[in-house]
Amino acid sequence: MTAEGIRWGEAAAQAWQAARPLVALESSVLAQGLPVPANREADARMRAAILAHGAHPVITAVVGGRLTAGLDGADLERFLARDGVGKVSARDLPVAALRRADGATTVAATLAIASAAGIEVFATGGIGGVHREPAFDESADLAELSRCSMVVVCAGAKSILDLPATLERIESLGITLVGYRCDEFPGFFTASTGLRVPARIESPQEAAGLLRHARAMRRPGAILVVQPPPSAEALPRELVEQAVEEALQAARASGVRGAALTPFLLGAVERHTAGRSLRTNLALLEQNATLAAQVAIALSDTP
Ligand code: PSU
Ligand code: MN
Repeated sequence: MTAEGIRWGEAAAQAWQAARPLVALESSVLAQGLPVPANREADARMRAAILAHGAHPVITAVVGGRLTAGLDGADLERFLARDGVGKVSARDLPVAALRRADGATTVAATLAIASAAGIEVFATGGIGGVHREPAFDESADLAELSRCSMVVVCAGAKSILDLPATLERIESLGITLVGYRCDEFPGFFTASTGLRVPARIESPQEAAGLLRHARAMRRPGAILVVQPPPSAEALPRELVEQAVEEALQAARASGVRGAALTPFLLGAVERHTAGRSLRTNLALLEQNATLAAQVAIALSDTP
């Protein structure tokens, strides 16, 4: 099946035909963001959480140059083994198509594919944002959030970023930001950042209502729903701040820039927290998948 040039995976196509609520997932977190074998655990836990709540998971990717909704089977295995799979942001999609390449989609590229496929909800760990350094390194995730009409569930943006600047850009770009049962913008590994969100919601139904209102107003962008990591797995702020400082120093020393920077910083933080950040990461991915499934169900109840 094709819609807007999208190739649907078999299970995803069946779920779509059966009008099951769908939740989009990114593939860059599997192929670049998390190490092997934690990436396989993340995939299993997110899928299971979404299915258990009555929705259907749809991983987006570029497979042999084709925009894909529903990465599965041998293709998914190649991505989990990260066999010749590059990191693909929104701008890279035409190049990956031309080269018939495999590409793991970032939040930005996932938004582009999922919104073209007509999927309304997307769960991820943390979005990209404004980097502390070098100047002008701002993730394409933000620009894409400003143009794709979807509910995006995440645990804020990672503390490797400049969070106050990221919040300012979210405002400038007109992205609707709400805390799910929280008043602070979470720092991905940490529940608290001291930064307030402009509004708070209490239920998946309210998240669904926001998307419906935004669409009725012809607002182009996303509804960004943030929630802190599960409290049992959240890390102390000082520990994360120290780890980020050391990670940034290492990035400076080895001159890492561009698309390689985010995966590099994530890996460095994981080493400096002796793997604790990895457990946090897996737990919040699962929690976000669960909430996204509930939002997808709520949306299917309110046409
Ligand atoms: N957050 C995570 N793990 C990740 C990423 C974010 O917890 O792997 C990835 C996402 O795919 C996000 C990307 O879209 O990093 C941002 O990269 P950049 O800063 O190069 O835009
Ligand atoms: Mn960048």
